[in-house]
Amino acid sequence: MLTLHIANKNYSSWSLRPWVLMRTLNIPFSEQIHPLDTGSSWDTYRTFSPNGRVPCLQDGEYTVWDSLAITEYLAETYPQVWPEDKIARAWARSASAEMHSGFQALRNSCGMSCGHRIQMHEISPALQKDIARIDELWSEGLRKFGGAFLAGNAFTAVDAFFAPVAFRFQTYGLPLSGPATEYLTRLLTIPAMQEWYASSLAETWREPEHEQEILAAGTVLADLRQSTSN
Ligand SMILES: N[C@@H](CCC(=O)N[C@@H](CS)C(=O)NCC(=O)O)C(=O)O
Repeated sequence: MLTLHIANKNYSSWSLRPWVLMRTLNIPFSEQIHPLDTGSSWDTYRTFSPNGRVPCLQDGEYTVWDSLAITEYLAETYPQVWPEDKIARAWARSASAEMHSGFQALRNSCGMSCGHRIQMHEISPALQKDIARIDELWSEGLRKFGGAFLAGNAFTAVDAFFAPVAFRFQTYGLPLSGPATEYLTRLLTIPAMQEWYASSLAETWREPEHEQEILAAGTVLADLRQSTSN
């Protein structure tokens, strides 16, 4: 049985990628949540993850870390992780790699917090550029492969790589064009995303650094998470 080590569902964008992929493709696994803890996550995470980060996948005696490596490891057993068509697969890998190594402004200005709704103080030119590129990529995938998902009719790894972006767009109310908005709604409402979202709202852990970062981005319109005093 595979074990996926992840952090808080409210904040952990990297953890969401393999989780939503495995859930949606019905790949059996058990999850272990290790809440982020300012200053000491690394020590805890190092007990199971070589780089002291999550997500980290354990398959018996094997350990695979980093969301991209986990995705490729899963693809060796479950080819449906990537699109069947060679061109769609190349596009999906390119878009996933671009997400994995880019979009710094979006990551920095719009920290993931599934339960928050924020009116941003400003959308910087760098953030605007990232939003425009995501809009372009999503629109291109939907048009080119003609499906409900980015690289065709099936949910594949490229959709999982953009799943955290979907929560960021929802939290910060970022603007997108028509087809990209429809895709955003579709992605947010698949069962695995709804399951993750419900669990994130039920969490009562609060990590001060993430909370501060989110509050600094704008005005809080709503915090839909369960109260910590319950
Ligand atoms: N590139 C890595 C990034 C993993 C990462 O940064 N994970 C964060 C949680 S979302 C983490 O483990 N942080 C622990 C810490 O900063 O101490 C991946 O794709 O898995």
